Amino acid sequence: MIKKKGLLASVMSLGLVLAACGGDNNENGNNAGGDNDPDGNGNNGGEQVEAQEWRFVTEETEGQVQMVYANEFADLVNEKSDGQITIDVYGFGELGSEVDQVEQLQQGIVEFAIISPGFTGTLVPEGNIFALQFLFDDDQELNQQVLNESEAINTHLAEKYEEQGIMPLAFWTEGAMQWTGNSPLQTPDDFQGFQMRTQESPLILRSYEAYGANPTAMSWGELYTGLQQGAVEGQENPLFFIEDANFHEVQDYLTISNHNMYVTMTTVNPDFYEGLDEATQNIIDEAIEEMRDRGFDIQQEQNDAALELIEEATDTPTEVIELTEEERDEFRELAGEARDYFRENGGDDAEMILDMLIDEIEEAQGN
Ligand code: 6CS
Repeated sequence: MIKKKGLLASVMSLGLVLAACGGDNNENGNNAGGDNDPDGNGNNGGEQVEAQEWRFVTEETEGQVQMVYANEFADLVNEKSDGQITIDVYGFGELGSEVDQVEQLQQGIVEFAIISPGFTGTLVPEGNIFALQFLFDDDQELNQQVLNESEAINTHLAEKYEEQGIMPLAFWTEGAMQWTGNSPLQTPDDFQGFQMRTQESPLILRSYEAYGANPTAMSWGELYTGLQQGAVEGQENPLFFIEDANFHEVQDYLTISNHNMYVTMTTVNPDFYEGLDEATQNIIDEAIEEMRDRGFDIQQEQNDAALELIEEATDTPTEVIELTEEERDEFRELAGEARDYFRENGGDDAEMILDMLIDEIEEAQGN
């Protein structure tokens, strides 16, 4: 069972409500749950867990990849706990901006959050690694395998997040990113002075500066209007998001650039997680593992469908430009500057993490 909340007036009032409800140590919670899985529903094998109610916030809205993921995760946890644990899933905008949500996770106002590293670049400089364009492969399945298995990411980068009160449980792709613009984006020349919207992380901005653009960080909640009114001229996102957020309606061009992959993280508040008993932690861990393949499928399905939907929207036509390998090479070369900058300025362990990740990607590619 998933409970969904309506728009909350403020996070302050949420804090009060949550204090009244209690967290993992719900005094009114009964311990009656946990049978021996007689119905074979994949619960935690008979271990009893306390009745609990948790909160999970995402950066997207109903039907989009992160929300589908979070709702399925909530269902799995509920099932595995024999109905003892319910998770309230909040969509983007219900609790604040993407950056507010990072703070809510750190403060334990929410137990779980999907956080994209694009919003943590100042907090965790090494997390800027995902801003580096043309670093990963074009094959998203291979990339997901690297994200699942990488020591650079799951051990060394994860440690950096934990130091900041954010425990990553899974890193996953939401698909290859593409550019949209109100003018064609095909060569670095096209980016000269171009007003590009990006997420917050400094290296994302720097990467576009290396192309000659004039980037501005902005919440996606303001992006449709920003593009419509000309405050910004273009943006990057996976196809599913461009289509679902209707950015194509206010953009004349879509460039299939595959210049980067959109990486996000399922995260938990570390104090909350470490305070749980083992049976409850196991439920979370199992649900995270089961969601790895599902997360990949959810994004693939939505991304596969999106281009056709954009092309079908003929009342708001969008010209699609597909970059050739030679054209991509021009950008790839310019992207080297951001990579060098990351090595030197991306935090104490930036160079080590980057070199290890490059090795891991090459190994996965069979090079
Ligand atoms: O562009 C953004 O900021 C948003 N894009 C995606 C794919 N998910 C959420 C994020 O905030």
